[in-house]
Amino acid sequence: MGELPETNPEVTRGPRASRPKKQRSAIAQIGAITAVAVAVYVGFRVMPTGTNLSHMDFRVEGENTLQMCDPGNPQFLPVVNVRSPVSLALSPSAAVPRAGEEWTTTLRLTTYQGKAIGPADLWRVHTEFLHLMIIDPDLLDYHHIHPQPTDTPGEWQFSFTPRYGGEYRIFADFTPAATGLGLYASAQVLVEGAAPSAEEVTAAQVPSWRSQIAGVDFELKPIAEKGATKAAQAEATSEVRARREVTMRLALSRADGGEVPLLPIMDAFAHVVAFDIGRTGFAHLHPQETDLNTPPDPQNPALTFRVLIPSPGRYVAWAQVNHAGTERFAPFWFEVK
Ligand SMILES: [Cu+2]
Repeated sequence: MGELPETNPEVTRGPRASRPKKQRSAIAQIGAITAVAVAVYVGFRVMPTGTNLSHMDFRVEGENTLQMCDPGNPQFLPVVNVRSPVSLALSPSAAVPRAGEEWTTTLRLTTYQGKAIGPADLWRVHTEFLHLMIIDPDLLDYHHIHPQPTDTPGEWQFSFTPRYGGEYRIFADFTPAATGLGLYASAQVLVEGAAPSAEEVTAAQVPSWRSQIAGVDFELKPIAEKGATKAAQAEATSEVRARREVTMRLALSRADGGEVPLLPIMDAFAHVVAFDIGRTGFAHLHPQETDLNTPPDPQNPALTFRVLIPSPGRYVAWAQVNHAGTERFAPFWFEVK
């Protein structure tokens, strides 16, 4: 065991002699690590997100604009009646969509100055860069789609299968990295094919806090705040009022008493998207139960949402869940007083 001191000069010189040299090399190492860290930091500062767009690209002049979404105060967004600082255009060369057939197309997302908006310009929100909420004229056929970027900057591809003929409206929901604020745009596409019958529309649009999908009972209804008086409770649970924040509870159950295990979908245990009957906009809500490590009780899964709807009228809220690996959509029609 005598070879170690001979082959290791540091050890033969003894700890006292080697300390200054070790300290010097440690300082040099710290210096090198710091230099690399600074270079990486500066590098990321120069290129903060990879986006070439600035917040000025998402500014729009005038009063009637829509830019900000405050997640703490979820509101209905009147997308169609306001000017968006971005343009959403469907590819004019795509085949005409037909009811019952899968339609694949591209859309072009640009700033109002025509600059392409690609994945590098957007934040991933709820696991995706770009969310499309697609709805038919009678609000019976809702789709939540995530277009994927193509090799052409600003061009995104997506597919969906419309159920009916008619003018479908496409709402886009995304967050530019330059502003970090949710932004919205909309487009329309005419689908060839038969519209639902008048009877079908009337039957579907009847207000109800219940919906049964694939043997699972879905219930979405307003609930009273904790500690509310009896009168306030009765009022809160009987109707949704415009310009007043309401708490809605989504509960799932099975008639046979079986479990309804919910899995996360897009970083939430449920998504609720509400549209007004005129399709002027939407509200995209997420549960207040945000901890993905704590799934709802499978025996009695329930989630709460808060929403403030500015105008009275008829609305439909589509709840989207991942029931044991299968995506389910449940509609609820309701009247806002
Ligand atoms: Cu969502």
